[in-house]
Amino acid sequence: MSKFPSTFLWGGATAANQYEGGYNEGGKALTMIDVTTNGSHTNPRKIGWMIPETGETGVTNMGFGSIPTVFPEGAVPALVDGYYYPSHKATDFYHHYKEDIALMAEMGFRTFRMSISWARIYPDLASENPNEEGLRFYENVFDELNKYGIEPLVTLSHFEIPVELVTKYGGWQNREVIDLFVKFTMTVMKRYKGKVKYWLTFNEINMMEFMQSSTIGVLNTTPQNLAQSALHQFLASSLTVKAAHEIDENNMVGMMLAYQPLYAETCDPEDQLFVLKKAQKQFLFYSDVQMLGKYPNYKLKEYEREGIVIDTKEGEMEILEKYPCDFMSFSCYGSSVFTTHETNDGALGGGNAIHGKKNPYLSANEWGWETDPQCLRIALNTLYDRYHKPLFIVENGIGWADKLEEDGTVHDPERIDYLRQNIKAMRDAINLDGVELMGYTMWGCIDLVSASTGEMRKRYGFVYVDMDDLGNGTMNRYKKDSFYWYKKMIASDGEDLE
Ligand code: BGP
Repeated sequence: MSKFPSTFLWGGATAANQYEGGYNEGGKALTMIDVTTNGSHTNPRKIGWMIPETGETGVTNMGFGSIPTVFPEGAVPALVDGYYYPSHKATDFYHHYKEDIALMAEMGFRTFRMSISWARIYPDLASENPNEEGLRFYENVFDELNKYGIEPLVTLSHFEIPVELVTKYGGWQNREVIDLFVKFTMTVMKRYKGKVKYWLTFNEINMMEFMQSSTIGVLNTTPQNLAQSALHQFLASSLTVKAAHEIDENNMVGMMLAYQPLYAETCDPEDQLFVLKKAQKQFLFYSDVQMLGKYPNYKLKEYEREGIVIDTKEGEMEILEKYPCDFMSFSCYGSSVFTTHETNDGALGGGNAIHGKKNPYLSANEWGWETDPQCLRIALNTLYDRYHKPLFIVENGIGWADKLEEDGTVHDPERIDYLRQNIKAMRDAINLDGVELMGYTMWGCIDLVSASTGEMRKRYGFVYVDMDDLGNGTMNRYKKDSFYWYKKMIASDGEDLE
């Protein structure tokens, strides 16, 4: 009862936009993250723009939550001089993939989550010819992984919105984008047939509620164009599932949700109802459609009340119904607390998507993200009871300002402790609750750039990368204490958590 199944897929997770670098190498085109500057949790990242007619340039805050990204009239995303753009080098997987994969193999990884940057495969989105150099790069990576028996887990879209998608098509609110995306997914699935079998469509698909520039590429977002963009991503996901099964019957396609258990602060029934409705709106709507194949009634009623009309074509709802995802993956970093009551103590906690009140029972890191030892068990039970399909935790972890010692060691007891608590909760969900869980990939297994802040100092990895917030450093890799801990834990099939 204290072990995980020996087939359990242990590993780590990354994304091209934060890890790969080589932003203008190998024929790749620019993505929205490539024109997004660094920032911090008190100073928002900024997106560069230019007005082609006048040549005027500037930057605007990257929108988050209810604040959309708003460009001046006529402006298009662009690189503006005088700023630092962390994705350009990121932590340079592009040139370090062999070294990094060897480190993953040394830890005993059975899977590695990474994403393919659309702009590297189709620098010209409408072209019929993919970029061979881009295809070859990922092929080399998959061959290297397969050499060590590490199963690739590939996200098809992880905050890598091509700039062209925004300037030429207006982002995912445009129905034409569905076909462009499916062309891309079919290209890579055909090319990597036999090398990759686990695919994820849209990373944290519900992040479109919070961060539109890099998820749907829609600036000046409104509830109406958000709803339309969601429909288009759902359709693209279903059509990807269809294509995946036709291309190779071994393919399995998962959806990916940013999830966090929501706790009502009081036992006031109004508080209970509040968190239930919030979870439906910001999390479960997205997984209900992709796992159950239809729009839930609560959403249709909400659209009706708010005067939102989604434009659907004949046969589209049938596509959603016919091709739900094979499994559900999600990220979970912690939980959030909400109340409908006015309280004097308005202190906010941090967190991945939703920021609730501080939870007095939990401790937090420098960025306010709280460690909740039970969040994975609660999340796994909730999602398994709802969908009865295999689950995959593809992001979990803790950002910490780790320090490289003179002797090349890095001591990260906080991370080990976080992992110990989270892995134990996951083990209980499997062994005590009977949840079907395919695997676990810890976020940012090799240090990479933070998505929300663009910093390097918010590190998640088992491996330290020598680089600072402004891209200075040797890029050398150093094993942290957690590297050895994770290796030992995997070797014991999750039994040894000491
Ligand atoms: C998720 C994203 C990741 C990752 C992670 C940690 O939302 O899918 O890309 O970055 O959060 O967040 P951050 O990097 O902001 O600490």
